Amino acid sequence: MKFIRFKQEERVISALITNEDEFVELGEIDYVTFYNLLKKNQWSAENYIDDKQLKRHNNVNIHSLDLVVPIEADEVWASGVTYLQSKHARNYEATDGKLNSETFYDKVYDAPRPEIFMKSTKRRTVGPNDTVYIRRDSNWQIPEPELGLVIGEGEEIIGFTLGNDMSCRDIEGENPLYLPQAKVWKNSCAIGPAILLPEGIDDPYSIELNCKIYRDGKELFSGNASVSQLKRKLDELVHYLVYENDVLPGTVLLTGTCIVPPNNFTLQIEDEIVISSKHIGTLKNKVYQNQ
Ligand code: DO4
Ligand code: MG
Repeated sequence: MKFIRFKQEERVISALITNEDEFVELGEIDYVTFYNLLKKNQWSAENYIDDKQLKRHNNVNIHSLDLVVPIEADEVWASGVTYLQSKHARNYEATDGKLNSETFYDKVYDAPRPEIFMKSTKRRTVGPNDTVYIRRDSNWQIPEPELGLVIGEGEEIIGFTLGNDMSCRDIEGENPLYLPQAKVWKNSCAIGPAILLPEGIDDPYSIELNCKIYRDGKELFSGNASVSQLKRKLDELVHYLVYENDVLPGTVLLTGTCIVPPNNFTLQIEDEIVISSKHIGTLKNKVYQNQ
């Protein structure tokens, strides 16, 4: 069962996708309130639909809905160097490919404390079919397809989504102190298209992600990853994020990338980024620049 939000005339409506071609409208409720309602009443999403006798819209093309971000997270945080593939990519960009000593990326990969950084705020975060931006002062930019966790009270993981941690490899590679500029700018983060409820998956490590990049309608890149390749546990990442912090329910934590395009690849205006997972759906965004 997945939670979505879509535009209908001037309103944004929340809904549950119950199967391929069926959804149930929930009104204007936000995800955290909806999740807490289920939890308080010990309902599954199906119990909720039955109890409230909600109308099932069936034989619908779900892709025709005008989807928006499934959650308006005040903050999106991200973890980094949580997959071997990411460690190798950072080492390459930080050493011009001439790696000859242990780097801080090697150290953080093995250290008890993970890398966690502030990735985005509500204003900077876009949803499905919106545009993500590339920066004018970078020549080496990539999408980072990542599993996103929706955090509830305390350390509870209350849902799963997809995220794109747009990144500038040259800016980060030049100096690690430039990380905020390599990671945070207008429209540099996309999340969506849906939130998978925890009841919808027994083992989140079985989630698989694919990312494709299209230019002029042609597929330029395709890569796959499985959350089972994650070096750390999801709970461990959440624990470090909330520790001594003030994290609002509904905060999203991206869990790091395991899909990195080839080193000679950089995004261009009008590229299309398609991140998908069988469990969560497809997050599509076109690439533009701030005008
Ligand atoms: O160290 C920089 C960020 C790494 C990152 O964003 C990732 O591994 O996904
Ligand atoms: Mg990342």
